[in-house]
Amino acid sequence: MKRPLYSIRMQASRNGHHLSGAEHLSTKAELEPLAASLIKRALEHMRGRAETIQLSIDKVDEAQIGYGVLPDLHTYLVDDYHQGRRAAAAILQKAGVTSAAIEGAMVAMASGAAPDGHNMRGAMLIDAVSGYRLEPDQARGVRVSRMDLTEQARHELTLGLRSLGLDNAHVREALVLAGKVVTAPGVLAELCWSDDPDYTAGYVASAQLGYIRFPHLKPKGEERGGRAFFLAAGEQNLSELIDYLQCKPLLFDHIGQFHRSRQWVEPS
Ligand code: PML
Ligand code: MG
Repeated sequence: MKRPLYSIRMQASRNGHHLSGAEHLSTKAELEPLAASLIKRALEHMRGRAETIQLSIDKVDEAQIGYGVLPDLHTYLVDDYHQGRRAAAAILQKAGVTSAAIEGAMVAMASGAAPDGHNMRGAMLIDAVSGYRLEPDQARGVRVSRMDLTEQARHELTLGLRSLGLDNAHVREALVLAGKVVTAPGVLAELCWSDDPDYTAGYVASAQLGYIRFPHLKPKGEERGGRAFFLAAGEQNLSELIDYLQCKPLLFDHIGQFHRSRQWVEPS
């Protein structure tokens, strides 16, 4: 990718509540069309037209750019969101998260994790053992930014996802975001389900297990969703972690493996 690179971030709200967000690393030539597409996205969001759109553009310090490999992608087919949440919980436990922490995160996401019962703008930070919430601002949460794909990796990702019938912006963007989260210091795993009412899918990600998606983690029509990052107990240097998630520029120059969907089998 040509240098310099710019971080471009969009955050949109409506009626004072979070509506949409997106982040990219862009060349100078792509900056203008990308800004236009992010504004269009905020104005044409399925949950309504944005009333406030914040667009931030910052030149990236080239010496700071790290490179990475996207997580392997797996899909477990589940009958409904009840089974999906049981499956997600089983995988989070495998990654070292206690059932109390999983239950707390799921209850918060299902009921609106911000103090006013709406979605947060960013993610919750949750102690993977006690389940305590650790993010400094429970309305804002932590927004992961300054990550993207190289042109070659984007091309390969599109081909790989297309072969599975999964080439949509939700999967592409979530895979890149999760790819950064699982490399963050002290993060054991991530849980996410979408806040878009028509999109019921979600995933669990961890460095060891990869990106494991479930087509149903919430009922259709539900607007409440979000993200929880589970932190290893005793390894919580919060300011270092938040600085990494928000500020460290990370370019994925390699993709992971793409696995065909399998039916989730409940452990007996
Ligand atoms: C979102 O776009 O709101 C989050 C999407 C999470 C699931 C993406 C996928 O289908 O893998
Ligand atoms: Mg969304």
